[in-house]
Order: sequence, then structure tokens, then C-alpha cells
Amino acid sequence: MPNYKLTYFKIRGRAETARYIFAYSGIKYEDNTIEMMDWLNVKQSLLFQQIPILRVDDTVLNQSTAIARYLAREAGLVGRNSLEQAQADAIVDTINDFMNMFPWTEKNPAVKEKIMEDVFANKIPLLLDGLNQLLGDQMWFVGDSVTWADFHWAVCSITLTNLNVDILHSYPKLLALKERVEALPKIAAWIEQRPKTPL
Ligand SMILES: N[C@@H](CCC(=O)N[C@@H](CS)C(=O)NCC(=O)O)C(=O)O
Repeated sequence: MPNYKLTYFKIRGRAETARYIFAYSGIKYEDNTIEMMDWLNVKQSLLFQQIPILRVDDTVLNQSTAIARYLAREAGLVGRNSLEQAQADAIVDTINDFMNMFPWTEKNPAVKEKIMEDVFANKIPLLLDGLNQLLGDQMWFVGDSVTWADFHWAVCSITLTNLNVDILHSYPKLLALKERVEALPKIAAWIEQRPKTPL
């Protein structure tokens, strides 16, 4: 088993799906969280000056989705065949497209609020309606077993509900999926021990 070191801020953010995969699979890793005051120093040392990164022995991987997909593959969480893998990939990429619409780095509060309102009113319903249809009456998004797409939904839906507490009220099946992931014993144990952060 390689030596794994995941580097990110002390928030869920773009590293949490990888952390869920580590937790669920029991694969050991170092959760290297960086304080903001140390970030500028660390940033200069990185090829693309962004985190998360995953060190796999001496190899450094960047891009949160590539990291999570690699770990999911190692852990048997990508889907049972090529089509299921593509379905899981599409769900993760779609969720990311929508999550990236939020003005995470906007400094002007008025501009930020306006974009937030627009995303919640005009974009997020499209995401939730689509995911709701894909899930239907199934237990998991893809096939008949849990995949990293379910983990990614569970992680991103925390951020959505933190931003808008009512957002999942009309989507009981999507809410139930999030809760199903969070009730998996190893995920529940990780949630219990992780730092409590807004993002
Ligand atoms: N597409 C990249 C985006 C990475 C990214 O935007 N990272 C942010 C944190 S979420 C970052 O490093 N921000 C600090 C900075 O750019 O100074 C991924 O998914 O990993």
C-alpha cells in the first residue's frame, strides 16, 4: 500500500470526497491540513499553486476530482463496469459544474449576494431536478451499490444546505441519499471526529 498524504485547508471543501473514500475504505493516510497563515509559503512550493494535492509516495497528484477518482478506483467505488463508471463520473462532473457557479472568491458583498441569489433561484433547481430524476427510486445513484458519486453528493449537499437551509425540502429522496451515506458506519465515525467548519 503506498504512503498517502492529502494536503488541504482545514475545511471540507474540495478534499472531503477524498476523505470520505479514505474513511470508507479504511485506507490509511495523513490528513495534512494547512493553516491560512502558512498557505503563502506552501503555495509557492506547488506546481500549480493550488490545493488539494495528494502525495502518493513520491508522486504528487493535483485536481480534487482526479484525486478522488483515483482513490475511488483503488477502493472499488467507481462503478462495476465502464458504463457505470461513466455514469458516476458524469454525476460528479455535473455537481462540480454547479458548485463552481457559486462566487466563492468574490470580495464585493453586494455582488456576491446577487450571484448567490441567481444561482439558487435559476441554477440549483436544475441540478436538483436532474439528480432527483437520475436517482429515481434507487438506493444509490449508479447500479446497486454505493459509489464515489454518492459520496460527492453527500459532501456537496452539506454546503448547499449550509447556504440555504430549505434547499432540499422538496427533494426527500436526495436528502435520504445524503443521510444514507452519512449513516454508513465508517463515514459516520469520520463525520463525528472531523473538525466542525462552515465549508
Ligand atoms: N480545479 C481545482 C481547483 C483547486 C482550487 O481552486 N483550490 C483552491 C482551494 S478550494 C485554492 O488552492 N485556493 C487558494 C489559492 O488559489 O490561493 C481542483 O478541483 O482541485
